[in-house]
Amino acid sequence: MNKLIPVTELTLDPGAQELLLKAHEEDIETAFDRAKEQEPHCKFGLTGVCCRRCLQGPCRITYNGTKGAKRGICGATADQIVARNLLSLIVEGAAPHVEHAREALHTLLEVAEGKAPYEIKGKDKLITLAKQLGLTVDGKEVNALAEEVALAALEDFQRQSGISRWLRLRGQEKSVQTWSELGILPTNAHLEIANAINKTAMGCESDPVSLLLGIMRMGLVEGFDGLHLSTDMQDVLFGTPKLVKTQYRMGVIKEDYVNIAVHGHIPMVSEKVIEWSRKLDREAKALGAKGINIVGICCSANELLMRQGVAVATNYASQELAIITGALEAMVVDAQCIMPSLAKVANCYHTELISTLPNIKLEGASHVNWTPEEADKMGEEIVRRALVHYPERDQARVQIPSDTVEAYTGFSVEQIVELLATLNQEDPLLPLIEAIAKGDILGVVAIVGCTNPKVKQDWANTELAKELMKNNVLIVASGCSAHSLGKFGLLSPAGLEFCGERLAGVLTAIGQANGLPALPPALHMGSCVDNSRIDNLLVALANRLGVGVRELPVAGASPENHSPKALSIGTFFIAQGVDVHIGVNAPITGSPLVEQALTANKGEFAVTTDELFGGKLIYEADPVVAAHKLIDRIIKKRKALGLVCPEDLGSVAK
Ligand code: NFS
Ligand code: SF4
Repeated sequence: MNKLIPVTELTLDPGAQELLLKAHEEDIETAFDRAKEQEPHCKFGLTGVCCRRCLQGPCRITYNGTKGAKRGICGATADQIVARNLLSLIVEGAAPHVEHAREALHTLLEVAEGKAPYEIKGKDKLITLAKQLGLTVDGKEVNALAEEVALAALEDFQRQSGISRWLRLRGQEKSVQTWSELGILPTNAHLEIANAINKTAMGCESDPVSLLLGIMRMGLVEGFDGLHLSTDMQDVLFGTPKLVKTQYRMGVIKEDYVNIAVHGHIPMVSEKVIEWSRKLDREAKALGAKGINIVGICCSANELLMRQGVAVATNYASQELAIITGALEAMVVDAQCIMPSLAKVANCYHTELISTLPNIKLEGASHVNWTPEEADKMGEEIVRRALVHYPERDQARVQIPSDTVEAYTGFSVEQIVELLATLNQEDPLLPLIEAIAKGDILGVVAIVGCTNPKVKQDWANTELAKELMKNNVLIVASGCSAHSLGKFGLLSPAGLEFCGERLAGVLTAIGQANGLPALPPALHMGSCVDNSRIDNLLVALANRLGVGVRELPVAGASPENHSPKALSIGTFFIAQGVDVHIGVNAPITGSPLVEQALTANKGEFAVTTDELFGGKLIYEADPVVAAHKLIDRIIKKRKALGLVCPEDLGSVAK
């Protein structure tokens, strides 16, 4: 265990710092310790030139042969190996979201058929969606309509030719045109995943340009049959988020309550846990507790906070630390971003780690099975187990960092439009567009994605946000990055102190028209699959302006990215023509062709995503420098649209 590095260098979160010290005292190892053990990382792996695709290898090569060979045993070059590895990484990002979407639509189908115990809460969304899909709505029962919608979605897992239905539903026409000309329109999510794996197999595709187009196609699979489909199905099942107040930081775990943490991504699991925690609250009181307290971690947190205002304990990198409070009776997990180490940490306490998905089991955890039909049984069983563990808690080992921070969340596009409608009922997007045109809002940047123990937790996410806000850039946020912003007050009107004057003015005006002191400077739009909401916002703005998404003065950023999902989501946005910043580099620098194609940095390779799609990848570890790189690109796009620029306004904060 590495006790030499001060905890203040590992995480910005004071609660996480306190718990890291407790972990050291109790000799419990965490990801922060293990991250240091891995340094320095292998350069072949970091730059993408290690190939393990067959048993002749592994082959480790370099582009010009300066370190080791120039080609693998089969003759594969650095460009080929890097492109193949990147495609397989993007598949690993997209596949969990596609599976997430399939689980949500399968649940909706079972509910519609009366086989699963969920209520369809998003009836408005269901009707809107059905109309958008061209279905007949009038005279149909909710369940019959839900069945038709779910079956329409299921087509994207079955069709053998044609174009993904959800892409046709959600894609902007101008972008669809570009993708069609490039021949990258996906057909069926499962088919595309299988094709991509086939392409990367040993002895299959070796043309790096074709592999790169395969990467962009997988970005579209991620975007439409991963993100959009998940959000749409979940909004039908659980309702579209509305503005809600919540709390952040470890202090949301409460000493005198039975505490259950929900962690992972799938709201079909976490929604049932919260439902049963309400039903069984009295039993907790009978045990001497004040009740049952549900707290969230990672994107399960996002799903519950957006729709139910559930408080958030922490984000990815410090998930183990929530258990180290000694006050969790259970941690319920489903899929994605769950550290295998959790079982070992839970074992040091009375905490029961419970896995739920039939296909995802964890070594050392107990399992309570979730299927749509068994959802109630699962919810009750999990909460009852937590109740049993409450008397087992060792009060002497409980240490909960005390502070919490207030946050406003629930900014679905529908909610944003409703807030704007108080300024202009007829044309709600107009006030936003005028603010952008006048330069009161310089542009919009989506801060999304993860935390990563390679980066001081929450630091890059918050620094980037603050630098952008200072320069009048409106932030929309999702995933664990949104949690970083939430922990540090940037999801609250109090965050206005970080904004440039012009942006603060706009946020105050919209907020006050809606009975709030101001809107927060970062609008939390949901989980990582809810990056679809950010896409919807961009498409709505672009359509209202009559331009392509690629022309908008907007960008995306994932300053502390760790997951391949951040890369597949980033690919989706690049395909829309949105620049995407990452703070931890992707394994692409071993191939000049791949690196130049994605980053559009100068080089001999003519074709770049910037030229084809209008967006590029920007790697920059320093968040303040990154903010200015994004601002420069935003200004370039503003100029192309003929909008005023900061120099005309005389108010650039540098
Ligand atoms: Ni997104 Fe959400 Fe968090 Fe990163 Fe993981 S939980 S799906 S991948 S770490 S943001
Ligand atoms: Fe080596 Fe080629 Fe096999 Fe990769 S596919 S491990 S480069 S021989």
